[in-house]
Amino acid sequence: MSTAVAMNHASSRAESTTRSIERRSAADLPYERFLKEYLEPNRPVIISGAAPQWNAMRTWTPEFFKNRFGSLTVNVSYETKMKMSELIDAVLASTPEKPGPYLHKVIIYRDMPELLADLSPDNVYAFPRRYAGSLMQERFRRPDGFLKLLIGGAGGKFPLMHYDTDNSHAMITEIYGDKEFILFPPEDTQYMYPFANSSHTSEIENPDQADIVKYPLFAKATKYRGTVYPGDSILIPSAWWHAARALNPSISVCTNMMYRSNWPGFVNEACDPVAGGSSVNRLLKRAYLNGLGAVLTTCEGLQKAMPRGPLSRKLAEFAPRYRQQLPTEVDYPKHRRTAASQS
Ligand SMILES: O=C(O)CCC(=O)C(=O)O
Repeated sequence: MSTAVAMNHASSRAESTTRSIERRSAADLPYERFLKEYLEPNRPVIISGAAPQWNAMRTWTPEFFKNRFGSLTVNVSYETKMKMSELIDAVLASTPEKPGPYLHKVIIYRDMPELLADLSPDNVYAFPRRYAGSLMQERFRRPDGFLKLLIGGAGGKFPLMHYDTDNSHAMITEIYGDKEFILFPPEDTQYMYPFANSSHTSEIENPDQADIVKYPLFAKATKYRGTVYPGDSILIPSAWWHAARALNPSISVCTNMMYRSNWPGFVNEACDPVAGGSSVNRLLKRAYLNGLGAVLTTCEGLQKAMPRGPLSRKLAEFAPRYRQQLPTEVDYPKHRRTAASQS
């Protein structure tokens, strides 16, 4: 490449402002402060030592998945199914120059329920969890926030830069290896070039290599960067754009959360014309969800006022605010292995 061409090439890459994602230690971050300082103001944070109680922290390695689930066929992505043993080999062979597959379609309770015991008791910061409430409409109910398994090797990445559906928060806990996250705040959506038919996903696949000629506004976006190491959890607040890339063989789990602070955005999304339904149905749905939000806020307020005792536990059935208040660990719907099969 000539010098002039090389310079043009370099200047066509976006140079946006970069900040570090804040880091806290679970030892110094009581849950109520987490709610006040991060979840409610919708600010991202990386918390070290958030789930030391998990057996997964001591036992999950690439070899563990290969030895124990090697013959299981899993949905790696929308397009690809693989045997776990092949997946792990490809993950270990992955390099930044030739990235291997990135597993992101395994919902643990549905596809690999054997793993749940290794993730219990829950991450204390993966609450409040309105998704688990018995008053949530069936379509939105996610008893454990749809706990998802993510496995990739060096250079492997979640396929798209996006923000999560339902205006939900995500808590991703790194169990093995290291992974880098790049986030952009909701107010920068105007610079993110969402697909015309999918407002949650950006045309820009890799924020570190965005083409500034094609995507000039992207240079105005503020980038928040952070790396998670084993034992770290990252809060990706609602409507924050994010891209994730493994730096070496990486295993993590992701769950979604819903609270009063992200509820109005959830209602707007659920009642958007894009979600379908007649305008009358959408009006009724909005009225129901707004009313439900008020009821759940009351349930949460009472749990905060009286964190222990039978009333609090009863109210947690509608909107668990604390980990210890889930009636049982998690009330999973009846399931069969649908997306994965043991051969
Ligand atoms: O791969 C990751 O850690 C990101 C996961 C994610 O963004 C998602 O599951 O929606």
